[in-house]
Amino acid sequence: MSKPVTSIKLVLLGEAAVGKSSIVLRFVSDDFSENKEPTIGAAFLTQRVNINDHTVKFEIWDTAGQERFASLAPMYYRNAQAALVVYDVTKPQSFIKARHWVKELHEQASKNIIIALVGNKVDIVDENEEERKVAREEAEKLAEEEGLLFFETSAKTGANINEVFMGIGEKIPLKGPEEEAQGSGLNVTDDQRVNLDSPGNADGPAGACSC
Ligand SMILES: Nc1nc2c(ncn2[C@@H]2O[C@H](COP(=O)(O)OP(=O)(O)OP(=O)(O)O)[C@@H](O)[C@H]2O)c(=O)[nH]1
Ligand SMILES: [Mg+2]
Repeated sequence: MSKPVTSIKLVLLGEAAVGKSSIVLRFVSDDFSENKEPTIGAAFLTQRVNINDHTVKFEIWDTAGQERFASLAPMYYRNAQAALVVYDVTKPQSFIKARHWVKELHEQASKNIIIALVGNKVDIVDENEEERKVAREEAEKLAEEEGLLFFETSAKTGANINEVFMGIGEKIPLKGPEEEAQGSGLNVTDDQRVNLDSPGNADGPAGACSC
């Protein structure tokens, strides 16, 4: 018998160039690019992982951090069950932005959304501690106050990347076999997912669909 599949809609938010797309690339393809192009609008990717006896299918919306795309974000987080709020441990401004995202998610996103605060580019700090501009303790404090998961990661080395997604997967209630048999409409096949990199599709972000 095949394992039950639980789909998790997950959105990445954070200032431009903090490494959102790089985190997704590491998680989905175990790859890294030194010269990643800025995301335009958003990108959609999926990845399946096994957690205990379940298959979890992450449906990932990787949003663009550039300010000109800021108004699109609610379309992507409105429907999400999980969010990664990413900052760059060498850029204090990106942590301020992360605080804003956490506040906005708590005010506007689904009440049960699971949020992970992710301090990326920790490889730079491992090379030279003077590059650290956001103290781990400060981020831990925010995570504790706001009820967030917290990780420091490097998309470059892969450090802690899988742990972020496994941490999210372990917090989401997984479906039992009965629910799976009934189907929820959430589980579509990968074939139906081709070229869904814009919000104009039926299973995309809420508000993007006229159906
Ligand atoms: N040293 C280091 N560089 C990283 C890491 N993650 C990403 N980068 C680099 O940071 C730059 C920006 O990475 P992206 O993944 O495009 O950042 P983004 O958050 O998706 O940016 P936008 O799409 O514009 O919002 C790229 O040059 C990456 O190679 C990391 O963990 N360590
Ligand atoms: Mg990007």
